Amino acid sequence: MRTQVAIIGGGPAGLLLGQLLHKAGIDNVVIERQTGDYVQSRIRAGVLEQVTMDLLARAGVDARARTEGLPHGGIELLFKGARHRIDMRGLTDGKQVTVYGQTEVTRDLMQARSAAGLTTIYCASQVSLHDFDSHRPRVRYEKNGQTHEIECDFIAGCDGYHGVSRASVPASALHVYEKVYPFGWLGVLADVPPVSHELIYANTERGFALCSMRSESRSRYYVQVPTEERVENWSDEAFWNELRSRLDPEARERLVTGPSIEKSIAPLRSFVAEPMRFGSLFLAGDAAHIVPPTGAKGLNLATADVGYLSRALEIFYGDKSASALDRYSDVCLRRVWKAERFSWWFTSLMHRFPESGEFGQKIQEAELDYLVHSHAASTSLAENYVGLPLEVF
Ligand code: FAS
Ligand code: PHB
Repeated sequence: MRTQVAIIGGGPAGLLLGQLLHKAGIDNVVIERQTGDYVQSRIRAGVLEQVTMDLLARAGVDARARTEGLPHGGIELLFKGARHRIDMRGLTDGKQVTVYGQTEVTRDLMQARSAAGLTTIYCASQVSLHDFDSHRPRVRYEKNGQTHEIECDFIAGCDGYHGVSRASVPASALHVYEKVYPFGWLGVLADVPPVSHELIYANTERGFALCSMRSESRSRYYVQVPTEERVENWSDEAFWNELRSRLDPEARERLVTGPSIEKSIAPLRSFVAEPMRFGSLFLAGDAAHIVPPTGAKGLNLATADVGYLSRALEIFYGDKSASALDRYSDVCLRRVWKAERFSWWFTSLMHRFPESGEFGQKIQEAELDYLVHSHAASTSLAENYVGLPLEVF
C-alpha cells in the first residue's frame, strides 16, 4: 500500500490530523493497535480550548461540539472552605472554554473518517517504522497473521506516551525532560447532575479535588490519591465520602451521588521529548509530551500540534516548500513548554505535597489568596486556562 502520510495512532491527534489532511486533499492512512470501540471507551479529557474548537471546525467535525458542548466562561477555586470565581471571559476579552468530552471528540472524528471512506487499520500489531531518516519511509504492521507494509512520504507519530514512534528514534537523537508527581488522580464518571454549573478546583488539607462534568446530567469528579493507591481499594461510597470531605458546605449539600460508570487512577507526570521531528517522522500529541491534567492542556496540546503539522504538510505539497515542516518542532515546542509551565504551576498550587508540610500548605493558601484578589494574577491564570493563541506559520 502507498499513501502520502502514514499516521500511527487513532486517538484524537491521529484522527484529527487525518481529517485535516483529507480536507487539504492529502492522502493518509491511520494505523491503530486497538479496536475503535476500545479507543472510544477511554475516559480522558473534558475541556476544549477555542483553538481546538476552531481546528475541529477546520476539519468539518465541530457540529456536535457546538450544539452539545457546554461553553464555560469561568472556573472556581476552593480553598480554606470558600469558593472564589475566576471570571475568565471577563479577564480575556470574551474568551471561553467548551466542556465536551474527549470520548465525544473521538467519536465525531471516527464517524467523519468513516463517512469519508478513509482507511483506518484497527487491531494492527507489531507496528514498526523504517527508513524515516530517508525520503522513502515505510511502516510495517501485522494483521490477521499477515505482515503488511505502507510506503509513504511522511510518518506522523500520534501513538501516545507508550507508542512505538518515539521509541523508534535513536536515544542519542532525543533529549527527554521529565517530572513525576508523588500522587495520582482517582477519577469517577457518574450519571448524576454536576454539583455546580462551572468547574471547581479545590485545594484542601486532605488533598486536591476537581468537580467537572460531561453534560448537565453526567459528572466527572477527581480526588488526589497517593501514587501507590489502587482503584480496587475504592468503593463508590468511599469515593463519594472522600470527595464530600473536600468540598465547601454548599457544594457538599448539593452533591448528588450515584453508581460510577467509570472509575480509574491516572498517574501525573510532566514530560517533553525534544525535538519533535526526525527526518520524515513527526511526533505529535502525547507521543511527544505529557502534562498533569490540572490545566486541562493534554488534549489541547495534541490538537495544536496536528494543526501546525497539517498546515506545514499543506505548504509542502502545495508550494513545494519544506520551510514550515522545518519549523514544526520549534513552533510546537514553544507552545508545549508554556503549557508545561502552566500545568506544573497549577498542579503545584492546588495539590498537597506530603514533604512540604504545614508551611507548604500556608504558602499555597497565601498564593491562592493573592491570586483571587489580584487582577493581574487572575488574568494570567485565565489567559493560560482558555489557551494561548496559535502561532501563524
Ligand atoms: P492518545 O494516547 O489518546 O492516543 C494514542 C493512540 O495510539 C491510542 O489509541 C493507542 O491505542 C495508539 N497506539 C499506541 N501505541 C501504538 C502502536 N504501537 N501502534 C499503533 N497504535 C498505537 N488530558 C486532559 O486535558 N484532561 C484530562 O483530564 C486528561 N485525563 C487523562 C487520563 C489518562 C488516564 C490519560 C492517559 C491521559 C489523560 N489526558 C487528559 C491526556 C489525554 O487526553 C491526552 O492528552 C490525549 O489523549 C492525547 O491524544 P493523543 O496524542 O492522540 O494520544
Ligand atoms: C475533566 O472534565 O475530565 C477535566 C476537566 C478539567 C481538568 C482535567 C480534567 O483540568
